[in-house]
Amino acid sequence: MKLPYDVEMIRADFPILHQEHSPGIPLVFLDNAASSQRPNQVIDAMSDYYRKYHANVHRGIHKLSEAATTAYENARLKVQKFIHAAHHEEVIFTRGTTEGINLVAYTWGRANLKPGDVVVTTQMEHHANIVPWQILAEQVGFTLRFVPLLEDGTLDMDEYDRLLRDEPVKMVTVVHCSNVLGTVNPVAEMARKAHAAGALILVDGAQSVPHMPIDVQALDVDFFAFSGHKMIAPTGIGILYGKREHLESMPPWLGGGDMINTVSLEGSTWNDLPYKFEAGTPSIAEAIGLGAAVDYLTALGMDKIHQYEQMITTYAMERLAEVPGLKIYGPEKGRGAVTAFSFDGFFPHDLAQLLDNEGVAVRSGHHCAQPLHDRFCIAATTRASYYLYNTMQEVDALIEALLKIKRLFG
Ligand code: 7TS
Repeated sequence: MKLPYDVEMIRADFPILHQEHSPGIPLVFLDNAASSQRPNQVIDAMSDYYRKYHANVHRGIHKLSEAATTAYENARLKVQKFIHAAHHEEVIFTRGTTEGINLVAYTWGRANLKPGDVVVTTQMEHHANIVPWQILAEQVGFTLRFVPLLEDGTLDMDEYDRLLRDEPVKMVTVVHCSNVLGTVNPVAEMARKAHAAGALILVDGAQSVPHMPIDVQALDVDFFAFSGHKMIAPTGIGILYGKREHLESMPPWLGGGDMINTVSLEGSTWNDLPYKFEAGTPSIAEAIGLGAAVDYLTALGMDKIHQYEQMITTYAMERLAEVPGLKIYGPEKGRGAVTAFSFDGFFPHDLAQLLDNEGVAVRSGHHCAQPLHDRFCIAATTRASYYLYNTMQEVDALIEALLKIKRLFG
């Protein structure tokens, strides 16, 4: 099998991967959908900033502040290019996907939604794309509708079409790639249909941006949120992309320093984009780290990363199918790099514990997607999720561990 890149060269950049779980047992990290690991290039970029040019941004005219501001704004330009946004003002630094979605709900939502309106989301969302809308619906009185899932873990697109046709939909908010099923939703088609019905669309890109090339203009989405920590960047940093026309007309969310133009005791005026939505001292080191992560991913090539992950996920699906009593959820083909499963005779938490004893890190639980698990009448699953540095041998280690656990405890 010819691989798109030399994975051992990639692994050499990630110091955390070169440790043993316990004496004689290598660490196999398959919990990347929860958070990925960092290469030296990202760690060094942050450490350089702290060692050589830490100062606040957009404030001082002294040398260190200017250097910090330049690095912070360069990170924004790198992200703009990475997701192919038309303007750098459309790239807002947030703390992550959760904050990006909340920002849209509390600013665009509060200003534009009224009783009788409908917001459409789906049954496969992460709680981060359900709960903010539920809180707002309670306050405003609009109705939240959910596109149901078919048995194979894809969206019921007939029902999506019906909702757009029959109901006064103002916003569609949908996950790009499911963190449990791996389903990749047809967001370009969904955006086209939403716009034709007079609605906007927000896409939760937490599980897509790290794994595939993204072009927000080609997708023609209005908002797009993602997190740094799932794409080899630091925690505490993420991006909300929004079309300039929407961001300009939206009221600010958090008030404070940097987001204002003028302040008097009588009232305040707002700063230009993107600063209108970046109140207070931002996560400077984390933004610089995100810029370094974007450099790393770009140099390797998102198309190659996607191709590699497709190979490893296909291999994992084939090998998991060999394990008796194991059931994988989600579509067979065209999925992201996650495999959530149940295993006859084992509670997911027990299984994750037993796998950890073998050095294999996976996640168990509802993965912040309880309605999705309700849909399939299960409380929890065990999930192995893969990233650019995982190897076919690590998939083999997962399978061997599963077979051993079944032999010993099944
Ligand atoms: N949306 C999706 C699809 C996610 O997978 C996650 C995190 C979020 C939103 C929230 O991202 P955050 O960075 O703001 O926390 N998903 C998971 C997971 O699957 N396991 O742990 C976190």
